[in-house]
Amino acid sequence: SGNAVNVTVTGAAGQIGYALLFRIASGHLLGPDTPVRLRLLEIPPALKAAEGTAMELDDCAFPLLSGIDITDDAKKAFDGTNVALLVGARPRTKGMERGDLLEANGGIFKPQGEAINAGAADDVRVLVVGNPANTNALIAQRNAPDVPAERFTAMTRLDHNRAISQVATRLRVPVTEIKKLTIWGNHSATQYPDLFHAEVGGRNAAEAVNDDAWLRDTFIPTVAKRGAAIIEARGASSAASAASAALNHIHDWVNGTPEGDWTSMAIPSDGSYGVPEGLISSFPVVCKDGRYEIVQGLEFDDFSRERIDASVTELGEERDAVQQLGLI
Ligand code: NAX
Repeated sequence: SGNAVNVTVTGAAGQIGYALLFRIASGHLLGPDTPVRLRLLEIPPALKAAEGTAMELDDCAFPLLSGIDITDDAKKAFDGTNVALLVGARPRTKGMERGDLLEANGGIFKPQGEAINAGAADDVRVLVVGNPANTNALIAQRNAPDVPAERFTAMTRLDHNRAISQVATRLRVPVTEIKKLTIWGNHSATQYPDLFHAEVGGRNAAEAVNDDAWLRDTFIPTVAKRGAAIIEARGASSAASAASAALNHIHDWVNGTPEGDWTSMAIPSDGSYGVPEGLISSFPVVCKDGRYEIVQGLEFDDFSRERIDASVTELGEERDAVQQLGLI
């Protein structure tokens, strides 16, 4: 139909894609009143698998799904797109150095940024899921100079949701009691899940936990290393939880965060909290009227400050590396 929102998913034939597409088509991305048209981008060897997924999507007869296009051409996939979920990326393989990883992903995210710049809709919103997500988002953003920079974001919502789940379990309260949690920095092992500004049933979460050793030696590493723990247990990396977090990220960006709460998104820094301007770093954000704003005025002790700085330093190093490679 004419008023459907165009949603592009890259890496559509991958495992996150498989968990994501059915929920987008059933209304979990933009709500139960918004028809969607799916654009699936894949590399040639995976096109047939993407077609198989599209057959299954057809077989669901989703009332909100107004069409599916499948292509290996980024220009076509992003033409007129309103929401772009960049999931497909080059994974790190054995013996690969960080520079090689960044270069291989530059080969994906530079042309995708250019294609978004050339053809996306004026209101385009981009979420990068594929790792290294923050720096892949930076590459795409810097190659799309005509799109407002703030439309390029990367996903730390899975880390955010993991942290909420860990605290709720520890305190034996429902997840709905946990508010104002923040993931700071990079979606990597250096990320900092912040309980000092979070609330549990209106009370400060760090005080409610009241166990510095747990916070430092269990909570933070459990959240940061949860991806590896899932691989160890499941024999495959997080997929349905990652897809769910991607839906949460876009849903809140478009429809707003609940009153009295905030969420975590990796976004181009405006210099807040000493994060160098332009780095795509995770912050606490409130979303309203389709826009996000960084929550201001939070104060840190040395423990939090050092952790945020360490993760931001890593992001700066990744940016310098992709700059040297000529990707930005
Ligand atoms: P899969 O390997 O199952 O799927 C990736 C898909 O991307 C493949 O079908 C591949 O053909 C496709 N692809 C590769 N290059 C492409 C290109 N240039 N254009 C379009 N498609 C392309 O990986 P999956 O488990 O789905 O994970 C996807 C990405 O998400 C990975 O980079 C992964 O590291 C990342 N993750 C990010 C998370 C986050 O919180 N930000 C958490 C989950 C996940 O680990």
